[in-house]
Parts: sequence; C-alpha cells; structure tokens
Amino acid sequence: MSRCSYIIMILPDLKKTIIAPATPQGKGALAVIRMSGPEAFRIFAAISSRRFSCPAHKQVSLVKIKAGKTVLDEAIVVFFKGPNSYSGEDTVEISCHGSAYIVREILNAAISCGAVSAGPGEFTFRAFLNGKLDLSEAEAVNALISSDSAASHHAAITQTEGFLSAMVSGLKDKSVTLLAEIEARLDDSDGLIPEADLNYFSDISEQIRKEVLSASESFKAGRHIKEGLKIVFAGAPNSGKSSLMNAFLGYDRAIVSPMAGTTRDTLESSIEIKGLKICLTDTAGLDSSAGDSIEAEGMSRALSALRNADIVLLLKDSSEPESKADKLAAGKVKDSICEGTKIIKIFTKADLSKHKRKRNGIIVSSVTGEGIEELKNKITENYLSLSAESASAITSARHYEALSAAAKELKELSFLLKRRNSPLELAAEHLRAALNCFGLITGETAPDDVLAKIFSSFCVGK
Ligand SMILES: Nc1nc2c(ncn2[C@@H]2O[C@H](COP(=O)(O)OP(=O)(O)O)[C@@H](O)[C@H]2O)c(=O)[nH]1
Ligand SMILES: [Mg+2]
Repeated sequence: MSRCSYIIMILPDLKKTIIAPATPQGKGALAVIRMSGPEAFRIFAAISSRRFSCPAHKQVSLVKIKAGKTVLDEAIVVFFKGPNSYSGEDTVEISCHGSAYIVREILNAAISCGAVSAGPGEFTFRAFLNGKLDLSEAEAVNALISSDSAASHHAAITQTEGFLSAMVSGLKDKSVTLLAEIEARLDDSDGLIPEADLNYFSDISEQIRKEVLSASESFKAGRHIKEGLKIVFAGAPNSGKSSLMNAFLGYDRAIVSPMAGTTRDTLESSIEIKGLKICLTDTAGLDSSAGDSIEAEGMSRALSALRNADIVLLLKDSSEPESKADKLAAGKVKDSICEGTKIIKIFTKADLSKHKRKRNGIIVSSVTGEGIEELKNKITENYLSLSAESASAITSARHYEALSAAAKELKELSFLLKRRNSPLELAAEHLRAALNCFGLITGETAPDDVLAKIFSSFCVGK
C-alpha cells in the first residue's frame, strides 16, 4: 500500500455511520453485515419493514429488509446500543441469507440512506478510538482471526484478554512513579525534598529494565508461535524431498518423478503438529549443474529458504551409496544456514534399502510411512514448551521493537544514575522516552499514520 493511500484514511470520521459485510464474499448459508455509528438505528429503520427508532440493547428481531418497496430478505437483526457495543457506537448486526446479491443490495440500500462503506479494520479502529480496547488488544483481535494453530490461538486469545496491556501498564506505573520522584527533585529549588538516592533510583530502573528484557526475549518463542516453525527439505535431486513433503502432508502437494530436476521452484505448505504450526518448504535439488535460468532461479530460492529455516531436513537416498551430488548438497546446506538452524539427517527410501542401520539420522520411507512419526517427534521435541509459553509470549515484531527500544533507554538511565552528579534532567528524558515506547504498544503515543497502517491490515468488516 502506498503511503498516500493510508494517510487519506488516517483517522475514521466518527460522525459517519459505516457498514460492511463481516463474513467472506461468496455464497453461504448466512452472511453477517455490520453497521456502526450515530445513524445506525435510523438508517436501519429506513431499510426495514418496522420502525426501530430506539431499539433496546441486545434486542433481537426477525425483520424484512427492503430497498424502497422491494423486499430483499428476511433477516435476524441484533441491536447494540453504544457504548455497550464492540465499536462503542450504536451498532446493528444483520444476519441475512448468504447470497452475494442480497448482501450487495442490503449494503446499497443502507448506503443510499446515508451509510458509508467501512474501511479495513474500521469497526476495531473505532473501538480503539472510543476506548473499548487498547492498541495491543486490537492487534490481538487481528491475530485471533489469523490464528491457525493451538499455540497461535492461545497467544492471541490471552492478548485479547489484556495480558500484554496489563504487563505494559505495570511497567508504565513503575516508570511513572520513578519519573515523579526525579521530577520532584528537579522542581525542588527550595531543597524541601530529601536529596535523590541515586543508587535506589538505579536499582528501580534496573528492575524495570529486567522485566522489559524478559518480555522482549519471549519474542523468539513468540515468532515461532505466530509464524510457525520453518522446515526446509534439502538434498540432492531425486533424494525423495517432494515425496517426503507429500507423506508429511498426507496429500500430493508436490509433483514426484524419477526425473531429476522435477521440482524447479520452492513449494510451501503448512500443517499443525502437536498444536504448533509447521511451515514446510520443498526445494529444487541443490545441484550446481543447474543449467537454464529457471533452474538457477530455483536454486537461488532454495538457498534463500535455507537461510530462513529453523530446521533443515537433509535428505539422502539410503538405497544408493553416497554420491557427489549428496556431498555437494550437504556442503551447500552447511554454507547457507544461519547460526542456530538445526540440521536433521534423513535417510530416505527405507523400503528399498538393504542396510537398515541407523546412521546419526532418521530412516524414513515415503511409501510405507516408516519413520515419519519419529521424524515429526524429532522436529517438535525442542519446541514443545512453546505451547506453554504461548500465554505470555510477545508475538508481534512491533511490540518487540518497542520493548527493545524501552530497554535501551532504561539501560542508559541506569548507567546515568550510577554516575555521581548525573544530570537528573537527562535521566528524566530517558525515562520519558521509555514511557513513550510503552505507549506505542498500548497506542497512546502511536502516531496517526502508525495507527492507520496497523488497522489497514485488518479485514473489512472487523
Ligand atoms: N520406493 C520408494 N521410492 C521413493 C521414496 N521416496 C521417493 N521415491 C522415488 O524417488 C524418486 C524421486 O522422488 P522425489 O520425491 O521426486 O525426489 P526429489 O527430487 O528429491 O523431490 C521418485 O521416483 C519417487 O517415487 C520412497 O520412500 N520409497
Ligand atoms: Mg522434488
């Protein structure tokens, strides 16, 4: 999205009443349309068969919806009176039949009576502006909609319940108390307040910094929880990468063939194992003799997948002696991976192999399924604690950056306080900067364009 396009919608105009479908486009048994704003009840009355000048909060009615005299549908309608609604405004939720035509006509009818189409995330943006939730809770709503594993769901649901807000609010309270102590000394020209105990101040600052660091360090786990573990299949051509990926998934995602060079691009798919999201990437064989430009591009994508991998499965055909291509692939993997990436050696085609001796790796067969369970256990063994950590992990890069910036300010603050004759003005500046970072997470100090960017990543209708 260009900078201009989100600058234009920086803050929603709360005087307007917005409307949008809350369910995906297309045919379905039911569709939900949401309308929110000061005119929501009046506009709904104008498109319905009954007069609803002042419906009761949470009133549910079965109503005919009309465009002029034409009946469009009979729908269940729920009324929420602001401020007790999701957005904090008067809201009408229409559950109509899930025809794309009906949805479009209801939207058109409401728009012709004064409603405007909602922007992405605008219902939640309004909820934020109306103080119904803070920014981290609003982001958690989006994460909840995108959650695709038990762990990512658990992390999102605890954040919608305010875990992160409570943690940040605790950090803010401690920082504000310390700032008040420092500012009192700055304002105390008459010397009425006891002199600052800089050691004590420094201890408090260190305490806050340690809490911030422990939260920001959980981002490593949080990233895995949200984005999943990145597993890459690598090895010589024909070592059985695509077959193993398919065996893992339980369906034929990748084309398998005895012809070397069948997989020319990287192929991605994800599954859930033991509550964790696992992203699998099949790669083109790591063959230096990659001839044409497509193969060369395939190779370069494979190397880039290796650089981003958490675990690389290095495959070798166990029914054949080790080849030059195997050695080459192993070398390429070692040269390309980042520090911390784990390599698991896999000996494939166990059903064809005469020697079933296990050599520092796992023997698998994509044909009989042998070894697949063992491999799944091996992949997840070091990450099982992630499910437990998901309740308190930082999952957003934005939150991580804000916490890291706060930790940096607090480090400078402690350093300053430990020095004799430190200028307290400077100490107060570092503390204010740290507070500003905390406010970025909960939204108080987030600039309008940052807010607009965050909400523009939401679905329309949320
Ligand atoms: N018998 C047997 N054949 C396999 C197995 N895995 C792969 N193959 C065969 O080996 C060939 C290459 O497999 P493929 O998955 O395309 O290898 P890739 O080039 O590494 O992706 C194909 O003919 C597969 O049918 C296996 O576990 N057992
Ligand atoms: Mg392949």
